[in-house]
Amino acid sequence: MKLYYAPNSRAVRVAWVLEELGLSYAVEKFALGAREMREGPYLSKHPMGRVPTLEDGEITLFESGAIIQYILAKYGNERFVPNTQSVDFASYLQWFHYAEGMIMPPMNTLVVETILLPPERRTELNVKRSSKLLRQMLTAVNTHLADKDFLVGSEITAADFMTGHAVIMSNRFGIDMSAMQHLKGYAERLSSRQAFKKAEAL
Ligand SMILES: N[C@@H](CCC(=O)N[C@@H](CS)C(=O)NCC(=O)O)C(=O)O
Repeated sequence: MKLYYAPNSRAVRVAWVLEELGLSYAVEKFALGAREMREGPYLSKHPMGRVPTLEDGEITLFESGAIIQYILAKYGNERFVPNTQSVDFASYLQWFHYAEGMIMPPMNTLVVETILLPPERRTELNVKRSSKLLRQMLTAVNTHLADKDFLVGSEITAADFMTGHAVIMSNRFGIDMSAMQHLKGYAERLSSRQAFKKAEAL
């Protein structure tokens, strides 16, 4: 397998699951937003020139959630996914998709308005709105984590690889978690895992 990766990106989620499973894989590393991502041959792998993309034999796949589901279905030996007949399965699906569905949209706006746009094109109202929305999305996760270490059941699942990563990135992009103690502990718990550290250090 080959993972197209950039540091501090959603590609870390995919590297994280590969590391947790102890699978071997090759890495092609980009600097986030580099021209070689947006122009040239990489566009035939990802039409928007983004990361992550995974190649596995004949298969080329983009979208971090789809890639993680693919890896776990094919190579996971039932790890990190609750059994479809268990009571946890529906909750697993919900929290797996919460990352891209609820956390990343306001985070994308926040990153565009505070980092990517030149200062003269930034809009303070957009910063305020996206920060408020992002905090609302994270508060729901904080409340959910009041009596548990991981999002679903008592063990880490791929829902944590997705939504946990989005939580960690929110913190790094400036969301103060001092009033969200469960979330703070959760982010620390996840980011202290060896597999996560390796995935971030590629
Ligand atoms: N929904 C996609 C989002 C992919 C995405 O936007 N990746 C970002 C990094 S986190 C990217 O490659 N950005 C580079 C760019 O916009 O040029 C996924 O989950 O894979």
